Amino acid sequence: MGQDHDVVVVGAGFSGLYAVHKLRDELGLSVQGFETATGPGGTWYWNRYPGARCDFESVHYSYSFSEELQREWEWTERFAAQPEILAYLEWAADKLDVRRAFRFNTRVKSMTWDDATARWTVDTDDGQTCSARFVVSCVGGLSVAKEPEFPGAETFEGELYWTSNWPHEPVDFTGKRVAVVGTGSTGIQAIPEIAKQAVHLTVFQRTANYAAPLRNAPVEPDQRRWNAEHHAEVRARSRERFVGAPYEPATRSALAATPEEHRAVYNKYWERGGFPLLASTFTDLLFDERANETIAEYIRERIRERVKDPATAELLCPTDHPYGTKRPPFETDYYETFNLPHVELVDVRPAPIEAITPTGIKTSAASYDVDVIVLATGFDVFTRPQLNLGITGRGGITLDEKWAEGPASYLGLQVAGFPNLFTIIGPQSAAALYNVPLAIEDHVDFTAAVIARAETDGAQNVEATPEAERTWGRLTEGMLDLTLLPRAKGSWYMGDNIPGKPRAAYLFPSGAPLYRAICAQVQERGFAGFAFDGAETPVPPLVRLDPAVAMFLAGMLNRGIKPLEACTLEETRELVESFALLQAPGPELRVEAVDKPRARIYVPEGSAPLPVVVFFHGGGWVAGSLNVADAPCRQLAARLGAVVVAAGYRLAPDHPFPAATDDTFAAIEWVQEHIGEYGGDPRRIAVMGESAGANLAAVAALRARDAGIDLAAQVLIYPPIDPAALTASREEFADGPFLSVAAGDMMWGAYLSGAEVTPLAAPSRAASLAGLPPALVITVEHDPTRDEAEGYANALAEAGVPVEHRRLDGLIHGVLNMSAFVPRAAEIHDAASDFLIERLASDFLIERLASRVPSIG
Ligand code: N01
Repeated sequence: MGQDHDVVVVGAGFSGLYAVHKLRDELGLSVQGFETATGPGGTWYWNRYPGARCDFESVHYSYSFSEELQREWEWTERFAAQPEILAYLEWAADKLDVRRAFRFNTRVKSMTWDDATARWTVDTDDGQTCSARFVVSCVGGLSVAKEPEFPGAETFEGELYWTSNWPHEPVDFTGKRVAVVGTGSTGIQAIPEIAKQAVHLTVFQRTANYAAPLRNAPVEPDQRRWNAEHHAEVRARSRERFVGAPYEPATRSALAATPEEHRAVYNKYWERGGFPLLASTFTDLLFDERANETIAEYIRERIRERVKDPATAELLCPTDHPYGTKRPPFETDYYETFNLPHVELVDVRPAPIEAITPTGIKTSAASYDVDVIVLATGFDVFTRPQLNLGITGRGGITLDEKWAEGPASYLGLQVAGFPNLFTIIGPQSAAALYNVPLAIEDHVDFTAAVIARAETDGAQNVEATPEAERTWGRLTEGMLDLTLLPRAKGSWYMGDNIPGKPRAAYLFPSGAPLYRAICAQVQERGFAGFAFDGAETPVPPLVRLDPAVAMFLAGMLNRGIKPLEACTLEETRELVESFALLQAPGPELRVEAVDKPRARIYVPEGSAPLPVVVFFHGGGWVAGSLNVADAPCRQLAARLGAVVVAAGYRLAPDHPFPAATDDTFAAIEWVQEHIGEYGGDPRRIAVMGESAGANLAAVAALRARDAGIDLAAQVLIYPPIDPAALTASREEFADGPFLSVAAGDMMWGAYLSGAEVTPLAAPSRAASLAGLPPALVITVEHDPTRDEAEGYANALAEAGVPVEHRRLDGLIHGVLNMSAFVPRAAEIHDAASDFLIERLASDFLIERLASRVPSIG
């Protein structure tokens, strides 16, 4: 056995260089790095093909952790070319003095975990072996080329190049007949450059791609000065945005815009160049096929404008997958290249490439004689780079065995059964949709924090728990399934660009902000989901979310929507009001508006008298409206066959307590007196409310009891019960998601405006709860008010009130109003309908019962 190290780092690209710096220089650990190449650079060392450049602006596609590095390096181009990026990484390696930590020209052959010593044994291809407590695998996600699929490459008599392992000396194509296979990001960058020299260029395309302009340009002095002055704020903002670059977020749905508006928005970002065409235009491009088609067709139109020959233009127009469901490429003069007389496009979809012959390429339809073949056929992403390290974990299980059906990981960073091993931007991390250098920094920082914690605790090993891994897998797959990404065939996002590779979720699709929020929560909760020497910490709430809720929250974060507690009163009202747009539209039925009390009455088909539900909207007593309650009330009326009265009330702080409870109780009195005029049955009235409206419903039930009004039922959907409640859920969900304790306190504060807390504000404080109508209390798992609501359900039961309680796992406060995004919002309607149908003995129920019970006689 050779040397023992604290940490082995594999790979000397963006991630490996930073990992060595972080672990060696900040944590003071002994670090040995290994790198197959002769120097640093990672992907930028190998991918030297003509035209290779980044497609995030270089000021964003670079390290952010060091002010010095940012200040001292000056990018010459908006999107730097490969030589400049490689020079930058070599320079950074020298500045950080990390080269000496690496053994270059050295490939890791195998890594084996030894449980007895709690160390990894690392074998390298120079015949040496060393050991390390931790391994940080920095091998990158797209670093192993796809295996060649064409037989006969060795017989080719010309020059054959892989873009991902390009010679160090420039390749001269002058006077040569060249074939390029592949039209992904790589091919699209290389083709225009190669066409400048080649005497004839044949491009073999299997799938057309949606390439949009990059708009590279020199960095002007003014811009350089501005960049230098604004590094800190720009970098901070980048991490708050979907793709990890400070592009303005999209705020509108494409479906809500006119064709003219689509064109204007797409024109603007087409001219600007790069990722904003996807990130800044419309919110639903990756979620809705009709929305996506607006941009897909826009790009096809641009292609048809730019390519002169209509048949070639049509071949270059993608039609088999929505835009962005394969990683979007960006181009410079790509389409114009096909107008050149010496450039030919060959469609190999109908006639696949069968072989490389001594003289060129043979498809099932023809042979093409060439002097040079360039293969730009992509990568075996995310899993293969890790698998190639020959990793064997706990109990002799290999990573190949573990991932036989597809990747499994926690946060894309660790794999259960492989202790002390960290996979920087590994499978199921956010990196595929997150500006990679920043994604890398986040991962390395997180890894360093885990290792530091292990050091502090004296823990021998740290490992993701199997439950954390399973939960992460469920969340990742669930979220991915909400997007259009799985619709593309042959996409590396899904792993199915590689024959035989399991089609699975290889990326976490939230964008940077939610992924970062999750990692922050994991860390704040003592590395929740990890086990240190077997001591497990439970999987944190954000990872347990329903995928649709997680996607909804990601959308809010990506759009930079302020958390409730940071909103002014006006902003809170605007935000709550916007929930009217987040709901699946309710069914059409008769709606009557009443002024005093302010109410909407939803009258379904059916013969009078119909049962009645009085519904109070949520909004923390300070916000909300009948508009927000419209869709749920339509649902309710149609499903129950009941007249539903959505009753408004005066809002705090303008009208503090007890205005709202006075109004809601007055509404019940009014309904009892007048509902007969609308076909309702005054003897069968239920109250129902959502959030603060549920608090008002509970209080109205108390007041009705005391006034001798007989209510048939009360349905309380995640009601806040008492401003002074001290509960575990308040602690666990202090920061939300969505409703935080701070926001709840602000709302209680505005409502009470200093008034004493009486049972008319906090119904649990009533002297007795006996004699209240039967109750359904619906709570959601991720909600600070959950436990006080459940406590109220228990107190009602103890007082002899018939109570049903439903807790909906994975959902958040407010979910009733998110029905267009969170399908499980329907579970609230299901629970309420099941409960109310029985309590209100509606005609529906009678009919149902009649159909079940055979008639007598
Ligand atoms: O690889 P790809 P890439 N017969 O998989 C074709 C990043 N990147 O290297 O789609 C015929 O996208 C294949 O056809 P099809 C970026 O994340 C970034 O271009 O499978 N053709 C496709 O056209 C990017 O997404 C930059 O039908 C075959 C091409 O080869 C990722 O790397 C620059 C074939 C492969 O496209 C990968 O891009 C470059 C066959 N048997 C890359 N097999 C920046 O700008 C494969 N193909 C930063």
